[in-house]
Amino acid sequence: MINVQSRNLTSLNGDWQVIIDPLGAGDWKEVWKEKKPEKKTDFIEHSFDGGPMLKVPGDFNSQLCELTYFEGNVWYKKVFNYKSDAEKRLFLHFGAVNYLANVYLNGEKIGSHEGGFTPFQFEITDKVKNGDNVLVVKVDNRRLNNGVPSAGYDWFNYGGITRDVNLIETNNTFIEDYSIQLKKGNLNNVLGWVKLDGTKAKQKVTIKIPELNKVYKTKANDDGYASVEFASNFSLWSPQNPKRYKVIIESETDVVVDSIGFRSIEVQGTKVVLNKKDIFLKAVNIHEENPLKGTRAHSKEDALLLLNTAKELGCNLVRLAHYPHNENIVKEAEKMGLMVWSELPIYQFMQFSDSVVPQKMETMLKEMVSRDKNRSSVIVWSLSNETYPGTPNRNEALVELTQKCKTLDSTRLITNVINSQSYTNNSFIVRDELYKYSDLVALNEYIGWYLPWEGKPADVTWDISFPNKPVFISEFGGEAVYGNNTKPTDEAANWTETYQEQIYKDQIEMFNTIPNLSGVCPWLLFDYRSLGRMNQLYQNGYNRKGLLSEKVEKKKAWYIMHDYFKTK
Ligand code: GCB
Repeated sequence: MINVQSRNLTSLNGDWQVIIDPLGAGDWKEVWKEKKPEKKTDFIEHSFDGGPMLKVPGDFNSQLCELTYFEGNVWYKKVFNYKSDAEKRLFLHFGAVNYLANVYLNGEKIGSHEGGFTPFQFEITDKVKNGDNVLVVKVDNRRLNNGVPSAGYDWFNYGGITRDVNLIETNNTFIEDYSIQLKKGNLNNVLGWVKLDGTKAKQKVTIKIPELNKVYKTKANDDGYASVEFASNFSLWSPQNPKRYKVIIESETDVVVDSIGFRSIEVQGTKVVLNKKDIFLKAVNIHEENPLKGTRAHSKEDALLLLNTAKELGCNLVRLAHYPHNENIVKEAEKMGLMVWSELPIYQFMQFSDSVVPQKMETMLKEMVSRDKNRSSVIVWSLSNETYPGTPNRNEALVELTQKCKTLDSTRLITNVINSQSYTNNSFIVRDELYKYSDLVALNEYIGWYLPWEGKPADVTWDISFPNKPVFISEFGGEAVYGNNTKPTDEAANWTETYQEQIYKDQIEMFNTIPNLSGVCPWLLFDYRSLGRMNQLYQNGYNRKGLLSEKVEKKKAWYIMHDYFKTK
């Protein structure tokens, strides 16, 4: 179900007991059964008794120093008390667990979930007991070759129950899901649906927007599905006017309240158009990390630190790289008028031809779209980042995924981020079959950092095989250690602020050469922890391409970008 915060919930956040299980022995020791010794020769080796506690939500790596680089199994346990009510249904909802979760209740497995960044739930109406209930979750954050993402990626592998856990009580028939957004390209007409779940599927459904005196009545069919179509005179959501309306979705047996903004987002020819007006996307990349704490971000406070800094830079869009971030950041962005680019972790080394991968991608897509489809802030579904054109089955898999995304949500832009272009003799040649299926030509390029300039930035030429689409530079930049102002040598950039600053100056000069440029997005806001950045003089486990350090210190390049956005 969606919009968990508006439901009748009991939080299971807080301290959970854990067993760290590097060997994975808990499976055959059947940890979830919590066996007790019965005779003198029974020695129980895997028990929660006497073990440490971990906070939920939160990554486990940052909570115990022995878990800093841990990739393996951690068993979590929580006891909750429940008073059964025959009239009600009960669901156990997880905001996200990275990466695999096996869930057990009162000694029995109730389900599992794969994927570290999207929500999932289990109905436990028939499994919950009156009184104390024992919930055990096995979390496994080992990287998988056929996982989504695959085993190699440039961010930190924070494991654990990283987002909220809630018990949600509903009536027998409840509002499971709904989509209430403006029809594509329309500024007044809402087109959507409401879906009920339960035995009394056929019910009256009402949508109310008190501020607009709107009361719209519809009826659910035998499958609990009600279509929604009405018009109103909305004050449209935009970065300048982040207006959200209280929307009440009511059936005979349930009521859910949401805050929804109404806006239209389209591509018209070579332009990105918000509410029928051209808009230049002033963006910045953000990882889901609290830089000051060196933890996976999840709270509203974490979100505000990241988003206020993006605002201060002059952004109107945040690219939440490279996986769906928590709901708090999407909602806070919506409140403060920041558009959101939401992305699937289909990244670099994906094994598209492994038979299990397409299904995993599709499930993750559905979970991402389902959670945020009513958020006006979300304007782009980005399905992949830097996959390689030569990878077997890559095009087929991503074209199919793009089509599936369109059937799930036709109102937003859909894109794939690509870096397959060539750059020689100061010329870019941009060709990738996938652009055909994307609303934007979104590309990452690191001229000045991974590749040297081959001429003057102002003289760069472009040959783009899809000349009628908007172009978006989704990544560019370079690394610098804050405060390092030594002179770069001829041979090396030496991670200096001045070198990074020069990259930004050159890139901005080059932006003038790009046809149909509709936005730019530096890589990235803050220095962040990454498994692959182990240069021990400059990086120490951090990717240093931030415009700010992890201590929130502004580097010289910050000011260049800030000034550029002012002119846009
Ligand atoms: C990229 C990737 C991003 C990396 C970045 C880098 O192209 O999309 O995930 O972290 O480059 O710093 O190399």
